[in-house]
Amino acid sequence: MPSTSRVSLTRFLIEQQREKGHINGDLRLLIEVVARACKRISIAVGKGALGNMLGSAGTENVQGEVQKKLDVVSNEILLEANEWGGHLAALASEEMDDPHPIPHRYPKGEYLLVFDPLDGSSNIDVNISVGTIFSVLRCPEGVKEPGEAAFLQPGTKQVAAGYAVYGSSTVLVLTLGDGVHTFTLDREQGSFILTGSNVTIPEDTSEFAINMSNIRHWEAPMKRYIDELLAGRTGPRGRDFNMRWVASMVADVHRILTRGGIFIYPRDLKDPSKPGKLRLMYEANPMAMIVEQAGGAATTGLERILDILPQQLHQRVPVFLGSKNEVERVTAYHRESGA
Ligand code: AHM
Ligand code: MG
Repeated sequence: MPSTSRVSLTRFLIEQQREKGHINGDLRLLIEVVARACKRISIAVGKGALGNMLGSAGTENVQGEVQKKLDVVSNEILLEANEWGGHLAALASEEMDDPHPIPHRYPKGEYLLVFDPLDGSSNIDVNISVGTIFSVLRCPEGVKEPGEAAFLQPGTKQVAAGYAVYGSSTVLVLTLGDGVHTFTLDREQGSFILTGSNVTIPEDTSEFAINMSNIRHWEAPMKRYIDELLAGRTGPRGRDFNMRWVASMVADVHRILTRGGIFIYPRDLKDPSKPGKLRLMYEANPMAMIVEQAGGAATTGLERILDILPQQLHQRVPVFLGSKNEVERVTAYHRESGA
C-alpha cells in the first residue's frame, strides 16, 4: 500500500466525527491525547535500562502492590497529558487511591477517564510486553466535582475503551462502540496508522490463557473446565488445546484479538477476601467492551462483566473473556454448579 493512502489515527477520528457522527470534538481530543501519552510511555518503556527506569519505585499503590518506576512515570504522563485540554471532568487510575480532580485553573469537560497506566508491570524488567488500558465514561449530569461515586457506572456506559500494547511494535486498539480498530505506531513518523478495521475474534478456539500455578486454589467448575481441555483428543472435548500465558493482560488479550483464545483469571480460594485478581473499572470493563465489540464474550463466570454495577473504584472481579463458544461453555459450568 503506498504510504500516501495511509489513514492516521487523527484522520480516522475526524472521519468518525464528521461522517459517522460517532464522536464529538471533545471525545476526539480525549482519544488523541491518550494516544499521545501512550507514545510517550512507549518511548519510556523502549529505553529499557538506558532510561534508568527499571526496577521498583519503592512505594505501594492502594492495592498494596509495589509500584515500579515505570508505573509511576506512566501514571504521571497520562495525568499531565489529560489535565489541561478541557475534555475531562476527572481521572482515576490503578496507581491512585482516589480520583484525580481537574485543577481549577483548567476548564472541565464532560468525560471521565479511568486507566491502568502500565499493565503487566511485573514484566517490565524482563523485557516482555506491557501495556496501557483505558476506559471513558460520561460524568453524570449535574456533578461538578466528581468523586468516586461518579465513576461507579456499569461497563455498558463506556463511550470508548482501548489499550496500547508495547510489544515488538506498539499497537493502539480502540473501540468507540462501533467495532474494534487497531493502529500501529510508525516510529519514524511518530503517528498511529490504521492497520486493522472491524477486527473480529473467532468464535471457536483451541488456545487458553490462565495462570495454572493457582490450580489448587480453584473452585470445582474451573477445575472441570481446565481438566477437560488438558485431556485433549482422548477427553470429552475430543481435540487438543494449547496454552499461552504472558502475565500481561494486554498482551494476552491482544493475542486473542489477533487469533482467538480464551483468557481466564478466575476467583480462587487463595485469598477468599479477593474475588479475583483483576480490577473491574480499568482492566475488566475496557477489555470486555473491546472483546464484545469484536464478537467475543466476557463474563465473571456467572454474569456479563459489562452489566456489573461497581461498588468501588478498585474492586476486583473474576474475568473470562475471548472466543465466544469457550466463554459460554465455562460460564455454563459455573452456573450449573451454582458456584
Ligand atoms: P498489574 O496491573 O499490577 O500489572 O496486574 C495485572 C496483571 C495482568 O496483566 C496479568 O494478566 C496478571 O496480572 C498476571 O497475574 P499472575 O502474576 O498471577 O500471572
Ligand atoms: Mg493491571
